[in-house]
Amino acid sequence: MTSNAPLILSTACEPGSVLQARFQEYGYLHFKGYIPKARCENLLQQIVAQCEPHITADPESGLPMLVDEPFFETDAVWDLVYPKIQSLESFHRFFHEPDIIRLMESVCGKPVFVYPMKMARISTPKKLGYETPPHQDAHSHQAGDTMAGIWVALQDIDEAMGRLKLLPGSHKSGVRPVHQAEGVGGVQCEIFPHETTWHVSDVEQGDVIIFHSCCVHKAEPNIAEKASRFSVDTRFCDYGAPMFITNIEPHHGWRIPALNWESIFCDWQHDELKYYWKDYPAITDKLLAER
Ligand SMILES: O=C(O)CCC(=O)C(=O)O
Repeated sequence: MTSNAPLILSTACEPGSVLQARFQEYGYLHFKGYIPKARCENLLQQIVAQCEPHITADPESGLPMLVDEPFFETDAVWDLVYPKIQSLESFHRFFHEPDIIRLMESVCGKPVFVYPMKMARISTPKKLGYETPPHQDAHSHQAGDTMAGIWVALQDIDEAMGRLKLLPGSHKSGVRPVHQAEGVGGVQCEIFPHETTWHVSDVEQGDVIIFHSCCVHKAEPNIAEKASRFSVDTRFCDYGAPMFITNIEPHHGWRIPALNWESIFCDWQHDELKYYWKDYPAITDKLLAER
């Protein structure tokens, strides 16, 4: 039997040492409304526009609604819309805004490096069993010790819409064995018998969750009628820490033929984020995660 407890709240005005201690204790930090809503709404509407006609913004609420067949990462519709989402300059820029970098630095206590790979998540209703299974990013991103994930809710997300859940303290047991599973990422990690309480809450547009590379996390199924859930995330590490080479690829660039940086950059207005990682001193092809 598993149970849920609410996410533990942190605030950006707490001292870095307090945030770092809480991060080491629970493996994650939840910041309510850290990113201005208008910035999230703007990105949400740009991303939803790429999903037309499969998902559309409700004319009254502006919320993304599934119009036709449900889909998940790697389905044909997703493969069609995802390169368009990846091409949005605003989507990549989102994680390089000074306030986001400041938050990452406060959690790390050091300057940080933001991973090139940026992820947009679309959780549609009626795709039960295909939600993200429990996993550790240390495995999926071959990450070293100081890597963390940063996840931002682009809209309010309630219990029906597929919330993000975290297993508190799970980062303390290292990288776990995995087995194949349905759902985003295709693998599931081991959960130990004593790990029965997950942390999860409804979140609001602009909420940020930062999680340790070994913190086990998963998504709940979206059981809403039509409401689709959109969030964005990336990874970061202490500046200079090794980053495994696959993280310099666009998300899903390894399986969607036309999804590469040249095509992504095609309509960008600015150059400074193009290949910003080329001088990063620690891109490695040696596996980092202990297993
Ligand atoms: O948002 C989701 O559905 C899953 C996010 C996740 O698992 C991740 O960022 O590693």
